[in-house]
Amino acid sequence: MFNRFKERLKGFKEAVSAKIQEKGEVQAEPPEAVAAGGEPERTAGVPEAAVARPVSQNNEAKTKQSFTSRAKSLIFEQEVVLDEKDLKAPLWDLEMALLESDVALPVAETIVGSVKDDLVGKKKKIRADTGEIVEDTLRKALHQVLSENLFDVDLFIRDADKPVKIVFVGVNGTGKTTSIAKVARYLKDRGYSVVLAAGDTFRAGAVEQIEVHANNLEMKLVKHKDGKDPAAVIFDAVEYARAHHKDVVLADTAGRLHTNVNLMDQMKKIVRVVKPDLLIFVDEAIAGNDAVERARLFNEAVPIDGTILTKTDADAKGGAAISISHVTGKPVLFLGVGQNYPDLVKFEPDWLLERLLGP
Ligand SMILES: Nc1nc2c(ncn2[C@@H]2O[C@H](COP(=O)(O)OP(=O)(O)OP(=O)(O)O)[C@@H](O)[C@H]2O)c(=O)[nH]1
Ligand SMILES: [Mg+2]
Repeated sequence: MFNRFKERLKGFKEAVSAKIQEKGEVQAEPPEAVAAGGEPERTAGVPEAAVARPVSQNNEAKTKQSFTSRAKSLIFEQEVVLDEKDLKAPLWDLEMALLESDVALPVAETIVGSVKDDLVGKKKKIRADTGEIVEDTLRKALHQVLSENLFDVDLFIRDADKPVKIVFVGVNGTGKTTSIAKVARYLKDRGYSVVLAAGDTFRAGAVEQIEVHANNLEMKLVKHKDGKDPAAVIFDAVEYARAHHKDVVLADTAGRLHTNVNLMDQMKKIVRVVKPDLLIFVDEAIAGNDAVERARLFNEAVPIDGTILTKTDADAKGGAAISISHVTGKPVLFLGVGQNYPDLVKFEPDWLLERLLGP
């Protein structure tokens, strides 16, 4: 997961680490002139306790050596201040790395901006691993972006009037129907009763596909025989749920491109008729920038309440998962991480961060 992303960030991490080391070594440079037999001169920035004292006046070489090794270890306790000049090239590399990972431009700029703010002019303590400093900084910057628009879907479902109406939309083949089945299972596991609506009346085989899921998950599917109006199917499913005191209606819809005016109008009609509590846009993480752009366009047309990003298990770049919420201003609710029912993860910034920056 996200292997290319990690690979691309390596260069930035190494460049900043090297810069910190380099600055640390300059500041902690051991004085060549250890006054023979006397007190060694103190170097600026090196605390007194760390200054070597000659053990014996006759053992100058040994003394010098022990000083050098102590000075070296000192680098790890020192503070280093990086200036803008030090970071110009690494920050440019970082921006390129983010853009090549399909992070949207405004998001890449936000991340680079906060990394810069965190590193420039601040005292950084050099610990055993300078890589940690860079990692912490990146983690903070990404966490900030991923934490925008957070939304707790569990609380929302718990507190909403029942039945909660959730409609899934998006372009063809991105994983809408599979995600509905996964969410259905997720809700069922949490004690909710679920009704499915076969609202994809457009693609041949779509009703049969969701029917298989309904059977597997042992839940009611509302469908129309030869019906061509998805709004009517979903409306009926809501009526069924109301009459049978079911908690949640999950409605499938046909895949549609934002350029298809008829199908976009059909989607607007569904929204008008059904008035969903949540209109969820589903797209695949592997589509990168395209997924983010489509989310933006769907959001302009309807608007959406949040997204589910599927196929993150197959995504090497991570850009869509990082950018989609910032660009749409709407939360990511779940990530799809495989083809089976349990392969659904509720969106948590820390979970994603672990995978973006972890080993
Ligand atoms: N690896 C992986 N595959 C997924 C994931 N979610 C869905 N898929 C696969 O993506 C393919 C398309 O899934 P569907 O659920 O049929 O997609 P859809 O958006 O409903 O497609 P249309 O109804 O044709 O628009 C299927 O093979 C799914 O198994 C995921 O999170 N990871
Ligand atoms: Mg489908």
